[in-house]
Amino acid sequence: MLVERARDGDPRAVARLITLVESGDDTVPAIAAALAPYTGRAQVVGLTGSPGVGKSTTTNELVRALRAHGHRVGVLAIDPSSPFTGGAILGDRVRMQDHATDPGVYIRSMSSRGHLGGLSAATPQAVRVLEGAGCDVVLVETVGVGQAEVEVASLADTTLVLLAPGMGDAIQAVKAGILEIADVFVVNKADRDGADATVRDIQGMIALGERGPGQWRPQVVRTIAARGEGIDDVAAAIDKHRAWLVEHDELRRRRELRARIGSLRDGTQLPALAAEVASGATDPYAAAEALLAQLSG
Ligand SMILES: Nc1nc2c(ncn2[C@@H]2O[C@H](COP(=O)(O)OP(=O)(O)OP(=O)(O)O)[C@@H](O)[C@H]2O)c(=O)[nH]1
Ligand SMILES: [Mg+2]
Repeated sequence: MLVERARDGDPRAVARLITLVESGDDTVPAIAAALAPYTGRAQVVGLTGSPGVGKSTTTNELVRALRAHGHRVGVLAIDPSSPFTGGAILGDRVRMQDHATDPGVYIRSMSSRGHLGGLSAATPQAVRVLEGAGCDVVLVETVGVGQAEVEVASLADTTLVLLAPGMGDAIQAVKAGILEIADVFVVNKADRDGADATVRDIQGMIALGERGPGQWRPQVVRTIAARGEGIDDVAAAIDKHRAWLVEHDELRRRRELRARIGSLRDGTQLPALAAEVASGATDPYAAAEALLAQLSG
């Protein structure tokens, strides 16, 4: 019944469903089953980057741009929360108040509840709720934890990595393996000194990366999110990446892989491989390759 009401655009039903999946309620399997026919359609865009780099401001402006194109938009803002209290900081909700009264936008803060990797354990299910509620685009803002935001790339079709001048971010990004997950780099706070240098650093690193023919080359966009400047360029870069995904059949491939990885259970090599990685007997890349080989049958 809740899923039906969410399909009809009832925001309270959407909120209730997300609360249920967030709390790991007994009804989650039933909810997942009821949502299944409607999922896998929305474009999922992840935004990650260091604390204070401008993720919420950019998200807010992207919502505006997407609404102008007539899209229904869902936003999941993952708040850092104390592992002790489980309480979330509500700053993001405040920053996205612009869209509070727009019926074409659902905005939801979720507590990361000590889950590492910049997401909350329930985020994938919450994305499915928003898809079920008819969102064409779902924006996921991760916790700005600095080093461990790469998890969002496994959920999103397109991952934006935000940087700001003068934070030494470009170098940090490489160390954290963020270069590998960025489909689009957004150099925000371009009103500050050093934006050119940051753009140059990133361009330089992209040039060094090895790419086979037909592989995606990360885009670099500069923005002043606080003034809404450059946001259309971000939206254009997202569209371009989406077109690339479709053209190379990557969208289908990634989603199928994600669905299969999501249903990993016993009977796979996962526990054994995890133990081997933990003991140093193998490395994570080799283990991932082995797992993929098994999944592809
Ligand atoms: N100068 C300048 N400030 C900006 C710009 N974009 C955002 N800010 C400011 O930077 C601060 C942090 O912005 P947020 O959007 O909250 O950053 P965030 O990455 O979501 O932060 P966390 O979620 O706390 O990690 C706010 O005071 C914004 O007003 C910009 O383009 N230029
Ligand atoms: Mg934020």
